[in-house]
Amino acid sequence: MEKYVCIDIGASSIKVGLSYIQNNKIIFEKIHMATNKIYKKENKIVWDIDMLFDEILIALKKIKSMRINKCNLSIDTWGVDYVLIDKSGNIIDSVYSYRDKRTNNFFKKQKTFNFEDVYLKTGVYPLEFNTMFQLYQHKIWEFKELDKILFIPDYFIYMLTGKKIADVSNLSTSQLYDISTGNIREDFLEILKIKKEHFGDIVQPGTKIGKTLKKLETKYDIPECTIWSVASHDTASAFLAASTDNNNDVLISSGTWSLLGLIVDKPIIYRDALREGFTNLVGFNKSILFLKNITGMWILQETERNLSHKFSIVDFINEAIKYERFNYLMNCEDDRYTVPENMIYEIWKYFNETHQSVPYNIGELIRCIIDSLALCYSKNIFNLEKIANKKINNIHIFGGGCRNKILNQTLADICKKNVIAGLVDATMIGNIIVQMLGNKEIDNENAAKKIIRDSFQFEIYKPDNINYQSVINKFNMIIEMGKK
Ligand code: LRH
Repeated sequence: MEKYVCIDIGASSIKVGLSYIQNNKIIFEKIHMATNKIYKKENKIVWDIDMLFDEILIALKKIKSMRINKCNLSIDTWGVDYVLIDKSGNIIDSVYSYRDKRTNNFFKKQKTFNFEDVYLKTGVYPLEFNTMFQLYQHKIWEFKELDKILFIPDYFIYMLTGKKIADVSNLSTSQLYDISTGNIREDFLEILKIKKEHFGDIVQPGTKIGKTLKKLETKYDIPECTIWSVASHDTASAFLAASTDNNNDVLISSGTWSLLGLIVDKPIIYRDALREGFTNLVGFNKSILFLKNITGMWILQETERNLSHKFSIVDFINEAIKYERFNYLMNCEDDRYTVPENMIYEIWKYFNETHQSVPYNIGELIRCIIDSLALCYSKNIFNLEKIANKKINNIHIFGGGCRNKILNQTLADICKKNVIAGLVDATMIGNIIVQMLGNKEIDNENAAKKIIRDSFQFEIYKPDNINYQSVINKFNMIIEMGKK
């Protein structure tokens, strides 16, 4: 029986899962977990890339100790960030996090790139922290010893196999990739004074990359792994694992970020989509993910951190449920919540500035965050229907945030649509599915969706009969007030 290992690294955790198919079902267990976090180094916000690779080795050792000598393996992470290496594979500078301040107000700071122009040339929404803008602020042209710019999962694949690749799903988050032509834009490379060869060989998800280096196998006593490229941008993996094959269902990958959108055949590129913050990214099998990045569980995670982790998300929800809905509303998409010194103070400041009474106690605060997130999703679903010219059927929520029962119910009630929640580990399942498709253990995407539906449990939240238009109006008014 073939074993599949997926390594999913997010902004707050590293998770390793082991999987196989038995009686037409996916059997999946998590075998290793560790914490990931950004940290400050000489005023830069960076990732501890060596610690992450050590955790990968620890997990592989565990697998070997389970008497698994051979397995398939792949890695996915968040998008946009990168590692700079020289010809010998040494890292030549800090691995910055997209949360580093160097790209804040990027379009105000420089005149080389024009916001609308880069969007129209790529189809990708110009988030300030997209790779191209990070590379510009990094003054990439000054690194004479630069050999390759590898996206984070591709760096780990390089460490394991010695092969330098660029998975297309992650590359599409870079802003250098033109979604309409499927090429890296030469004009942007010229501005950065780098060449196409500075990236790895572009590969499609589902490509066999090679075997783990023998020297690693012996030094660390790890299994012989066949490494696959998957949709290594975590969002692309998660979207692939969504249990629906109805293209009129909206998908929400709910983690630190909430990625809300649809799978479409062709990119949707026009100014209305740009104004509403929608992007086009590459998914599995050249599909297009038409979606928007929304600040998601990050607000709750930071609130938890500010309270020194004395409360878990479950405690938060138990507190919030005691309070009435929609008393306190805020714009979760306000830039102030991207990297605040202290999330709770920032929220209180927002309420003061928008002349509203302040949610002081924990229950009120959490109720406020959850209600505001639900309203924010619903506003974006409404915009999505207009922009993509589709009537949305159901809402599918997956990823860690899908456990938030009051968020799911509130969303169903506001949108008057069924919310189907499940697959906490959607990203890992998406990672595994692509390995299985590549390995021909699953025939095609439809068969993959069926096996996902048969293997995991989903909960359906049905909408109530109350009309929330006045709440929606109040929310829209508060958003306008926050802009002033
Ligand atoms: C979500 C995500 C998102 C990117 C962000 C940096 O984890 O990959 O799609 O924009 O991280």
